[in-house]
Amino acid sequence: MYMKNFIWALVVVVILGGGYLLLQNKAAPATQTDTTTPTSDTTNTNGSLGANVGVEVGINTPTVVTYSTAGFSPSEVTVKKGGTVTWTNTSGGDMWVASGPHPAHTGYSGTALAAHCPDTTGTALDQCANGSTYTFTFDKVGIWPYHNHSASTKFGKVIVVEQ
Ligand SMILES: [Cu+2]
Repeated sequence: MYMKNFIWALVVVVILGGGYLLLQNKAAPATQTDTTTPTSDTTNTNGSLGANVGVEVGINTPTVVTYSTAGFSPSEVTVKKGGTVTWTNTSGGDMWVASGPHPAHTGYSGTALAAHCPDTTGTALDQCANGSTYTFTFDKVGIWPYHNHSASTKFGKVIVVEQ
């Protein structure tokens, strides 16, 4: 009986480990083009665990972009509609995240910097000032280039896909 339990435990570990590795392999291209929900874990005998694992490596997870002296990293992220991206400034310099194109920032909202700042409704993809951190929720599907308004050679891209 003990041996049987041990073997079952081993099987569970192998299944979970294998699923983890599969999802790891899928995670890398997910930021580029893979907008589908991972399905490899749906055959997991533990249905609820499998579903949770899928969410964790999916594009619903909170997305963090770090701004350093080298620029934004990762420079391109994919989120689902309604998803949130947080930028964190570790550069020691100024960070002002803003929708392209510089200097008008009309790309995401259709309004210029002078019209939408301060962005009190959180709808313009414009930090509207320098700051150490900025969080924005994307409600529009599309490809949204952005830049650091205080160092406009530094830029990145957020891709928003349907839920
Ligand atoms: Cu700008």
